Amino acid sequence: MTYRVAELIADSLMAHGVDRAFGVPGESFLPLLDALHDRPQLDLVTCRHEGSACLAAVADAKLTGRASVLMASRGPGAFNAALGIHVASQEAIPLILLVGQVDRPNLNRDAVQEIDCGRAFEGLLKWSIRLGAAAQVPEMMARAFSAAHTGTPGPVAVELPEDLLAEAADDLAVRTHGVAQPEASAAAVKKAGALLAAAERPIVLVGGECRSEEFRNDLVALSEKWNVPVAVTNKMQDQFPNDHLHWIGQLGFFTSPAHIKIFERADLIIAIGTRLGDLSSLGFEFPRQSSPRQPLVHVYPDPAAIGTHFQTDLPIVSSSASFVRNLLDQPASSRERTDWMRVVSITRSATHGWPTSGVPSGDVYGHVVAEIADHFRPNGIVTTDSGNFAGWVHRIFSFKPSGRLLGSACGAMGSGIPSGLSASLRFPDRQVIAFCGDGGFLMTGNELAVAVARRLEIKIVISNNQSYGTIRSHQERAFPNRPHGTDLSNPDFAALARAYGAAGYCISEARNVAGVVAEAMSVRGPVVIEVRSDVRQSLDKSLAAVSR
Ligand SMILES: Cc1ncc(C[n+]2csc(CCOP(=O)(O)OP(=O)(O)O)c2C)c(N)n1
Repeated sequence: MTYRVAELIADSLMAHGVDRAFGVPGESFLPLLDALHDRPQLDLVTCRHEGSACLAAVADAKLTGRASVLMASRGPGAFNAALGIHVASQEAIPLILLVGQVDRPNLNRDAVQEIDCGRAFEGLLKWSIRLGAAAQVPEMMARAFSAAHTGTPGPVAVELPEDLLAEAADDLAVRTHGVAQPEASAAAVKKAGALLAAAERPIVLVGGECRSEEFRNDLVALSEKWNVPVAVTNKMQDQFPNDHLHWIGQLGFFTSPAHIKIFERADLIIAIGTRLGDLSSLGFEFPRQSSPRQPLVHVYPDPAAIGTHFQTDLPIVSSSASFVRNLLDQPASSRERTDWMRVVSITRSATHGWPTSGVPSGDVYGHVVAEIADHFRPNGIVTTDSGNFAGWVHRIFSFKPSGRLLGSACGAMGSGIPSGLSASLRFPDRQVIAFCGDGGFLMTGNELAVAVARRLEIKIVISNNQSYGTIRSHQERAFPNRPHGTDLSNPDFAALARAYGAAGYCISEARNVAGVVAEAMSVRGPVVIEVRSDVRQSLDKSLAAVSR
């Protein structure tokens, strides 16, 4: 039997550690689907929209640390996937897009659904290639993976002309090229240690470049050995144990005035695994560039991401994991920093670990989040869509290194359900809870069909405030009492869930919270808990958050 290019591509994926791909099938890559038919080791998750499939792939890459794969048909499929491509680019997630393409003889002839991915997604993709001949497939597939991972990770597109997929590839074999792991020089690590030892009020700021449990444990050890508090960038709350004395909190949409003060007082910032974009730097104001300037040690695997926005005292091109490990190996001259740690502790207790009693009695949704947090297991996985409803999740949930939070760091709506899908597929035995607003749920909630088909253990909580509440709160701030275009009229979500074949619950009163949550959490398979929330509650909360 002839070995075809489609099979070579499938084998190349597996050689790069791909055991799952997401997508929507298309006539443009039938031979690839056929190749997967004989390769059950590679699980193809067929979704209901390429946008959510792509977001699910992004979430899977966050969970595994490896490039994930999206398969989409040409024009319509690729453009539907655009949201996930944008998110992968914004959040530096390695992603391989396999896009079916028209036959080679018809390229550049305006054939139906023809797309030029390189041009269509220019500025988002790290690299793109239109495969033109069988002989180049092994090298180009290997290069796609290297490009997705190297430096600042990101999305790469590989266009697959339909006729090429069916071509013979008998004399070809897969290749893997590997990825350079940049490591700091011993001198640079020593210098970082010296700066840290001399600082009175240092802060380590950690992004999402590495998310492994091993790295997180190393981070705790580093923080304790050097007696330095740790903050994280937006939606990275699971990177450091939230009950640790050295935990400060996260920068991002929900940064409190108390947090802002503590960042202003720091006399050294060691930023690890973050590109220090606007959300990670309080709108480019932290580290302060005006006098007195805050010294910055910036550690990132891509030299192009260092020294871009901030004067950098010690630029270090390194992966987060190896830098933290190397600094751990240095002899530490730990300082007491008693006053500094007291300020950290006051800030932390003011803004994190809210007791249930801190939730206003009328805020039913806040009580539901608190109740679910009581059921949350240490190795559970929380996913969040984007919106005001996530405020309570960040305040109430407490993460340990064994737990996971998958949120959209760049604030794209629609990621909650696809991320939950990925989490549940990757870790079928772990608790997975997805929080969404009514707006976000109806963007990608159709993937509930996939959750039901695969009997996934996923609990979905929808805050139904009949509003694009976040935008409404921005409107109230900018144009008081003139809401426009933000009201929503919704289906009965619990009934909708049942129509999909999931269990559906609805909570509208505080007195029902404990009973319904307990029952819903004990049900096997996908469960939807709709919470009838009041948009005015989230307005109050978000106004407090944005009035910083
Ligand atoms: C894909 C996408 N579209 C639009 C926005 C702008 N946006 C940010 S939050 C938000 C409203 C979220 O509403 P909902 O999901 O109901 O949550 P709520 O804020 O009401 O808690 C919108 C429209 C976005 N971030 N992402």
